[in-house]
Amino acid sequence: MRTVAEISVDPDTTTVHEQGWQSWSPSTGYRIGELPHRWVDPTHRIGCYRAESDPAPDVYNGEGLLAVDPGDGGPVTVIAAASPTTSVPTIRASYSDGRVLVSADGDVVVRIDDGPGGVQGAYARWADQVVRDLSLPEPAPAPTTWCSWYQYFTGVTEADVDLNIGLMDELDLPVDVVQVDDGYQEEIGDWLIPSGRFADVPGLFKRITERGRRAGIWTAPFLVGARSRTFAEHPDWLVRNDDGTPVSAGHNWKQDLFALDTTHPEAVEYLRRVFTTFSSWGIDFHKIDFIYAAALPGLRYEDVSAVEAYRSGVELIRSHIGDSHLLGCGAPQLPSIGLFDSMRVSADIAPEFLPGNGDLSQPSQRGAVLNGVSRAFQHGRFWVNDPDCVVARPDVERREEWAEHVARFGGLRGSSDGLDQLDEWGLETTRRLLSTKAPKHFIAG
Ligand code: 9PG
Repeated sequence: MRTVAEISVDPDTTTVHEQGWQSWSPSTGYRIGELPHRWVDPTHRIGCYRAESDPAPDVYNGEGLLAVDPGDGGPVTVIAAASPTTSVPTIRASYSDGRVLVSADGDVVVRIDDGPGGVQGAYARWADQVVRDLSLPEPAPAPTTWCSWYQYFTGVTEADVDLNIGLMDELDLPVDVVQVDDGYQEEIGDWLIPSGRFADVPGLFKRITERGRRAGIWTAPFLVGARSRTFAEHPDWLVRNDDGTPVSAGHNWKQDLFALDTTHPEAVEYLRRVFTTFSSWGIDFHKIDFIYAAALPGLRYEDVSAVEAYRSGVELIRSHIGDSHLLGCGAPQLPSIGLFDSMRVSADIAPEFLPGNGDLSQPSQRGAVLNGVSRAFQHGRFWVNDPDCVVARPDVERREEWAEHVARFGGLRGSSDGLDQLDEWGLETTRRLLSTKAPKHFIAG
């Protein structure tokens, strides 16, 4: 770590603003002395924060992006990765004796921004510069979706999806894409083997397209679960530690998770087979999830950096899906610039307002809103922001507030209730949120 900025501040008015590593990593501003949001259960450090970054609890930590706002009308200092799509330095800040000291473990740019709009305005102007440097095209508006996850979770059945396809016709809801989430597949890593709850996966997607809607699918293409056939048959496809054991990609679905080596020729061929098969089923919307796994540090077949391995994995998928819509989730944010149509910018929404264990990377309305607000500047620049789905059924705590958040910060608009669960308010709210278009930007540059 080397010192990159020393900013004289009044500790009573100053805010340090952190941007976390991936979609689910809490990202927000803190008053000096306020402790930042961190993992409660260490198993979430790998899956929801940057695995290799382990800041002390009282040190502010941004992954490639951090800002200091003096809070007295003076300029905001933005400290950002010099080349965010190549390498993402860890940036740390702490207060001592009238100064905020900022250090980084790689190349950063320090921008003193005295434009309008506070931290979001300053971030937006930095993002505009990145867009110009990389000559990124303007993101296209996203289609509207219905997603199976937030009603049915991993228990989803083919009949559940059919029921909702029928209801969206009957209710005349403006859903462009029916996106089947986690649960159609037998195991994490075995994307072409259906779970027992689905008799005919390609047949289901055919029914979706025949009814005039687009077909969407969820995968976690860079994860391999310990129970999967891929793990049993192809242990050599995994990212490794120096001692040859596979690198941990976290723990979920009651199993250990590992990372697919996106530079291994056979793994590359497997991903090609999976995504060309999906295309042959008529799928043209892909939610690729838990993709932090491809950016974990470790040994790979090719000697490339973790960020290069990540980008080559996403580019590979992109090359097999043509101009299908690509939505990232559980995705390192800065390494994803220029690769996605839309991006989940937050932790998951949940029927609960607060997360069970207090960790704001875990599903909850509070965590989802936290990042949706603090990453508003990205929308319309790097991609379309996905604030997570509309859930509007009566058992969702404080559902009016969630609908307001999606109305204000939702670029991608998706519904994820069982449509038979909606009361009048829920149905009207869903219809309204799916019918109104997001503005080009949420934050002016
Ligand atoms: C499917 C879901 C949905 C959801 C995604 C993602 O263990 N965890 O910390 C954890 C975080 C997020 C998560 C699941 C587990 O949700 O964001 O929309 O697709 O996967 O499994």
